Amino acid sequence: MSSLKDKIVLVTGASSGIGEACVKKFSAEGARVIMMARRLRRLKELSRKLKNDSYPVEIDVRESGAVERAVGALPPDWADVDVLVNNAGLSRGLDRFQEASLQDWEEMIDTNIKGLLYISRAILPGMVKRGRGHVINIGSIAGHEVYARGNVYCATKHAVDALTKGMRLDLVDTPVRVSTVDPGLVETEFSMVRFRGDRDRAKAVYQGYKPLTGDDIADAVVWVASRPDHVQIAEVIIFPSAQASAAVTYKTIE
Ligand code: NDP
Ligand code: 8X3
Repeated sequence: MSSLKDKIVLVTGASSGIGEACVKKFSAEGARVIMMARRLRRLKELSRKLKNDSYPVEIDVRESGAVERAVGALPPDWADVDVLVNNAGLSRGLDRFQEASLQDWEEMIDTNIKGLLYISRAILPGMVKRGRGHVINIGSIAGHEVYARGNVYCATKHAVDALTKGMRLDLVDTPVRVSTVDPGLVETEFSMVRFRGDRDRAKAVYQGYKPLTGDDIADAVVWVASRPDHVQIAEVIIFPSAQASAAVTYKTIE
């Protein structure tokens, strides 16, 4: 295991779910964590719970200029990011293609694809210059398979898969590593966001089996980040035990 102590780790989407769990686990390993999300109050609350130094940044990853400015404005002792966890993302709706909302599509494309591009483009030149760094993208099983009504969300996660592979190819002659961690069903705020606060519908997604937690995914992200420098984990796909594919989950109740 390669130590994460005093490494600078930037986690996007740090205010909830998988991102929040990653912040806690990296911090527990001794890393100094930059936390990005729109809900600054949550980031500050999280920051107070950590033993290690952390740096909350209020940012909407869809704003390319704001992302560039925020990365450029990191204080010198926070600027040399060692690990970037591209986690900010969301789904909106679960509708047939011909009925879905253009606004939902744009929000998913702007966040899941463009947001990841903006942050990565801002951070990667520094990693290359310093001769060290690791980008870990949070993809999804939806980046490997398409499920009914998942149309554009699945397309954005297929894009994340393609971008992970593209980054790895373009960085092959540098020491910078690129990995993706691709979960199946994880109980977070994801379904509340997808179903716009419909608690019953969101809860039903995780009933009848034991879903993954943010901690389960954060364990894998920390493991990926702590391999020795010559080891580059390309891809990790994680399901709950009851899940066999994007569309097949064994539930004891429906
Ligand atoms: P949550 O809804 O719990 O967390 C999403 C995070 O993304 C929040 O911190 C949110 O912060 C942030 N975020 C969303 N939009 C923006 C934005 N425009 N700018 C900055 N931050 C943003 O969901 P998860 O933890 O489940 O999702 C994290 C990632 O994991 C996503 O990429 C998702 O696609 C992926 N994933 C999730 C799975 C699941 O089953 N839950 C399975 C596979 C992948 P804020 O609102 O404060 O900005
Ligand atoms: C999230 C997993 O199957 O709900 O990416 O789309 S799924």
